[in-house]
Amino acid sequence: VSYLTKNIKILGSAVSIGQPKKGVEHTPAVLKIEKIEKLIDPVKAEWVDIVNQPQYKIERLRQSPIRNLLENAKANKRIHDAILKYADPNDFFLNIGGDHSIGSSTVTALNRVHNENLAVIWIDAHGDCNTPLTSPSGNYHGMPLAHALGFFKEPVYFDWGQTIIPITSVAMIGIRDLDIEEKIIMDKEGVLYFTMNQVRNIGMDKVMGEIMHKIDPYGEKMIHVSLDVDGFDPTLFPGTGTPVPGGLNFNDYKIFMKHIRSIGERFVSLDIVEVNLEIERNITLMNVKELLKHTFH
Ligand code: NNH
Ligand code: MN
Ligand code: MN
Ligand code: MN
Repeated sequence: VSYLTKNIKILGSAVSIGQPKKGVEHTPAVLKIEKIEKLIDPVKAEWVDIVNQPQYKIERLRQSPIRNLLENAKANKRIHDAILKYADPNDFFLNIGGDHSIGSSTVTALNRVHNENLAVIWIDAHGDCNTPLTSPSGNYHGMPLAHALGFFKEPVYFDWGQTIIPITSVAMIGIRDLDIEEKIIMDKEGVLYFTMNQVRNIGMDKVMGEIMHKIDPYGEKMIHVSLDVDGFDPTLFPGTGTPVPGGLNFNDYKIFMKHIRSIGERFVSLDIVEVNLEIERNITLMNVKELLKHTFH
């Protein structure tokens, strides 16, 4: 059975607080006006809600190890609660960001929805594995995976901080910009990641073969994809806050989706994050639609 037979619930997260650039919080509203639900599936796809972030003033001087710590915690709690409210294990759940700071709550909430049986594929140029102590920027969007994996040692837990995703259930693709200490953590903890060089050397087909074998050896996990559009090449998604040259293309994504399609109804959810249409609109919006077509058709 295919995931395409399911109802598709779309949640927007109007969040830009995980990083300093404005604009990314408007993406859910724009994609709603663009009626992406019709493009995904004219009958089975619908928006359930758009979660707004709390009032904030971006901390120019870092006052806590995470910039705007309390506001980030609040935004993430809202998203976590909204997913628990709207997500049904029989539906497909699509999260539209927002910056990637929402990723810690989407994966932990969806892990709950699916009885702690979720495996995660994180597509990104970056590692998103900084802790508050290693982060060079203090921007929480560089930390959500570390948080969800339980790497934070300091007491800056959000409300869902009790649940973590086991490291054996996570793999990353597209990596090409790791911070020095972040890479040390990832290697020490044993995060499974494939850099862009590895994708080019062995090909996406082999990368995905290895990933599925490692994160879902018995073919029984529910699969969530957290897709930071900066994992793609910036020529395809110029509208993103931290572009890094040399990323994935749509041919890679087609091969990726071939593997995802083969797991059928166990593909349960997707985040699309870091789309900033105020940085660039035409190409980026066109390719968001292209991405949705490759994913849902
Ligand atoms: N690693 C950097 C940081 O922690 C950049 C993170 N930026 C991202 N992550 N877009 O996906 O600040
Ligand atoms: Mn604006
Ligand atoms: Mn990211
Ligand atoms: Mn990124």
